[in-house]
Amino acid sequence: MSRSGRIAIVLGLLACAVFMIVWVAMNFVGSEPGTVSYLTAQAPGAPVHLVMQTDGVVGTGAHPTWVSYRIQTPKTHVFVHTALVELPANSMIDVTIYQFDSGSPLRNQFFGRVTGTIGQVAKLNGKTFKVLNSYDTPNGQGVGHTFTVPSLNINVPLEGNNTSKPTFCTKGPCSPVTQEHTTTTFAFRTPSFSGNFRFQCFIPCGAGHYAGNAGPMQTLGYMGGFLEVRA
Ligand SMILES: [Cu+2]
Repeated sequence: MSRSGRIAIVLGLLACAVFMIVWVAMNFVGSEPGTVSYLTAQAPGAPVHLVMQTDGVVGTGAHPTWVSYRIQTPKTHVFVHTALVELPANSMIDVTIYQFDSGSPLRNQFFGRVTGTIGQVAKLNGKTFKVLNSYDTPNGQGVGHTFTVPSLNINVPLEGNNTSKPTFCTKGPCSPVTQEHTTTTFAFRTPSFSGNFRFQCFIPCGAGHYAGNAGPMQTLGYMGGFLEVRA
């Protein structure tokens, strides 16, 4: 083969390699869930009202049948499929989580205990509690998911719903106006410095996946994400 022929083959292979690297990189970047920002949701220094929901079936995206968190946009009030949220540093965060999934007794009762919130308490449907005994919850449905931020020592259990109710949500986004849910509220203070703080559910709720801990439990944007605190 001529010298120019060999050069052409090498250049061709190089172009293929570059194309594949760019393609993989673009897929990786493109697959990252979006971030909902609460940085300018409230006046500086005012409490931030963060609203989220948990769906047994997320209904959209690459894995529409997976269980997932959704985060509400602060101004347009749309429940976006993501678990990445920007919060201002050194701020009071008033959290509301609408939980639409079913529940069960906890495998680890530790996660029935509220920790790290203001007063070490949360409210379930308006009633203050410190511990949710998953064998004896108000609705009798056990715990569906938890909101847990290990590095901030925050843990809040979220009660489950009765799947036999006609308004049980079978596909997200679920409606807190028309569909069966439990409402859990609590408050916490963000650190005074910037950082990305992982949050996740600690129920092995990835049904059909290895030990319930694979699939949505290990994929960013489903049962776990980040509180992106910005100073
Ligand atoms: Cu979960």
